[in-house]
Amino acid sequence: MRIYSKVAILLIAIPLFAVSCAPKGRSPVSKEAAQTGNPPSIAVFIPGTASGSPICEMLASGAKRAAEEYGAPVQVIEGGYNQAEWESKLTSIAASGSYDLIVSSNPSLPALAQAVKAKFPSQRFLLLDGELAGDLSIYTLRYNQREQAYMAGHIAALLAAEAGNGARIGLIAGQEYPVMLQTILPGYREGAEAVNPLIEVDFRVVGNWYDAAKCAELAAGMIKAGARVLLCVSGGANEGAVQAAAEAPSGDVRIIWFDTNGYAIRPPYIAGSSVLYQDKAAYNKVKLFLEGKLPFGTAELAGVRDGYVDFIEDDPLYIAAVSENIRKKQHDLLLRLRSGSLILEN
Ligand code: RBF
Repeated sequence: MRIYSKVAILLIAIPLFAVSCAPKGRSPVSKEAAQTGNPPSIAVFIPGTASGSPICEMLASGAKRAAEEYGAPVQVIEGGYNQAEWESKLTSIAASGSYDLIVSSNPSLPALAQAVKAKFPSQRFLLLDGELAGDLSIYTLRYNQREQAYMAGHIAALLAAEAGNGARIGLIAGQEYPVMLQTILPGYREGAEAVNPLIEVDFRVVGNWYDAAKCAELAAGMIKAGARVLLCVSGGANEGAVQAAAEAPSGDVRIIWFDTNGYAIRPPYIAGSSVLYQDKAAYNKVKLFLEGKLPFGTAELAGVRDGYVDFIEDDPLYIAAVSENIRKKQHDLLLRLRSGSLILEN
């Protein structure tokens, strides 16, 4: 019964989706067409919505820039926040036969791509922020998020000590997922412990990537429990934590931003930005694909020394928001990571 209804849904969904997603004004580009000189066609599948999740915005902008440079048709398709629908949406995209490559990102995508590939074996995927080696139609690149989180934890502990409560910092995540529990949370803790070995990390989870009210509630609770610095990794929900920090009566609560430069969001409350350059990764890797050089089957890892992970320390808003003493200590850490004298394997 279950299988039956799934098949029925798919049969209805495929033609609808294929029509709405086919690159307008061009006929679908098949492999044969590519061999005749037409550029391949690309679908960017956003796992969520582009606006509100910088990591998704970066995926779309980088992929589009490369495709446009090469005159390749590109279509951005939003998957929405209901993760249960992603596999059927991806299946419809593959079933349309319109796209030589599906570009997407997040750690859940490799498994979904494999499920889609079982039905449409010729579909190829370029997946960022995920990991899978050995499948010849899937390429993945993930970031060294131990480094990214370590830099965030390091400045969080410095700021907390300066605010007079160095004993406790926080991390708010959108969801619990393996990379969060095995890499980001431990990396954050490790960076903080390098400053204060006894520091406690208050870890709380929103449950999705958009509920700012829930995030504000969690942040207020953490502030009440003594945290003076919060790292936000909850996508569009992050704005709730920023609001809670700005409303804290003590005035000394600060937020650390993750993935993009967040200083301008609400000065001076954002006091650190531990970033990854997903736009650059999407651009470079889509370009490689269009040049026929993307190494399908491999899983790459990119970190600080590769230029894909960094901490923004030259923004005037950071310089205005953070004391010289802390900036100097953070700078020393960054030099060690950039030079390779501190190696954090991931
Ligand atoms: N991060 C976001 O910023 N926005 C999202 O909508 C989002 N959705 C995710 C969905 C799943 C299933 C998983 C596993 C992770 C998601 N992330 C999201 C986290 C993202 O992959 C990454 O770990 C963080 O952005 C930190 O770099």
